[in-house]
Amino acid sequence: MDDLEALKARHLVAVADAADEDALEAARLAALGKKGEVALKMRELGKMTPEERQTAGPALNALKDELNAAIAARRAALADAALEARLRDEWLDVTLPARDRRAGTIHPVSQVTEEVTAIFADMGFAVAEGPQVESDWFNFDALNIPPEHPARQEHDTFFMHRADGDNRPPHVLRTHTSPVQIRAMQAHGAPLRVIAPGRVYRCDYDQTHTPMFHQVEGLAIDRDISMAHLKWVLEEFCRAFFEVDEVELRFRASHFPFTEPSAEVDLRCSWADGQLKVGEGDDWMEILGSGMVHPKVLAAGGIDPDQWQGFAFGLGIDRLAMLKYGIPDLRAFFDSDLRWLRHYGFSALDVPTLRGGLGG
Ligand code: 2U9
Repeated sequence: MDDLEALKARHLVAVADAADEDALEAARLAALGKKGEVALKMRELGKMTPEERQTAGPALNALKDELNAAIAARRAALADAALEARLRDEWLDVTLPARDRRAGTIHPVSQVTEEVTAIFADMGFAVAEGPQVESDWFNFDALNIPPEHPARQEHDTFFMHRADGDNRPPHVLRTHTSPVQIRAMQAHGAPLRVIAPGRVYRCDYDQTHTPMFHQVEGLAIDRDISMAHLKWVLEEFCRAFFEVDEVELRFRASHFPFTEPSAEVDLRCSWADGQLKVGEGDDWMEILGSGMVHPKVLAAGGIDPDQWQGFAFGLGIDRLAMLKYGIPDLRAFFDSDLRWLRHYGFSALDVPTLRGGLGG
């Protein structure tokens, strides 16, 4: 029995000294595991006389109970200590002042959209918006692009899925903002002066194309509006946007299904030392497309082409941003790289106005 007392004392000390869960488990196995000292003692019971067994059996059971209780108590104490340590280490002083945060910046696309909007608003154009998921009628048919028209293929359209068994033509992600102007014509009739800035989508991706990009289109409808008005509006726009006193535009005959006649518009510029200078030099840079609204398009918008006529134009915002702010790579626009945004972004406090200066 004396050696049982000694064995117990030894194991109780090992349990009490266990500094963590692993040490405690090792102490448990040494005492109560299959090959532990208590198990070995249990095996000795078989060799004892029945009388000896009568005292040794209960004594061993009591020892097991005592050791189990000591192990459970130690385990609870270790868990308490671990929790205490976490509470000590992970505390948070919620009364501390907030960390200095860097102000965010306005994305060049947002900045240029605001600049373009401010310029056209000053000329009396209202801003119109519309859905980015469109019916093919608003995106194509209403713009004089019937189902078999080659321009449908050129638009690299993203089609939306219809439910199984629904055989109607699929909706599309709008490939231009023109459907916004069809909706504006239907909603407000003539006379009308609107611009439609926004996202458009085409399934195209390379150095100069991204599957989502930004356009601004403009539309002016009145009784005797002409290409001369279009030219003045575009010259005014270029003067204000590029912040130069003199600009020269060149109209090149072109073809779009929604305008007749149609023209691509080039801006006189120079690229000396890789630096763009507008209004001087011997280079011409294409900046937009335009024309007189096709009578069928007016009719689709619910406007009588015998009474009214109008001009329309469209330009790419992303490209304008690259040109004005010297941004070399289109794809970086959509990388969400904070360093890029800090470099090319604009202060939220520098709101573009014609009086306050457009660029930040
Ligand atoms: C209506 C009627 C006519 C909008 C127009 C263009 C010419 C054009 C391109 C410029 C760069 C698209 O982003 S881009 O690739 N756009 O060349 N857009 S006329 O004509 C309209 C629009 C709406 C109701």
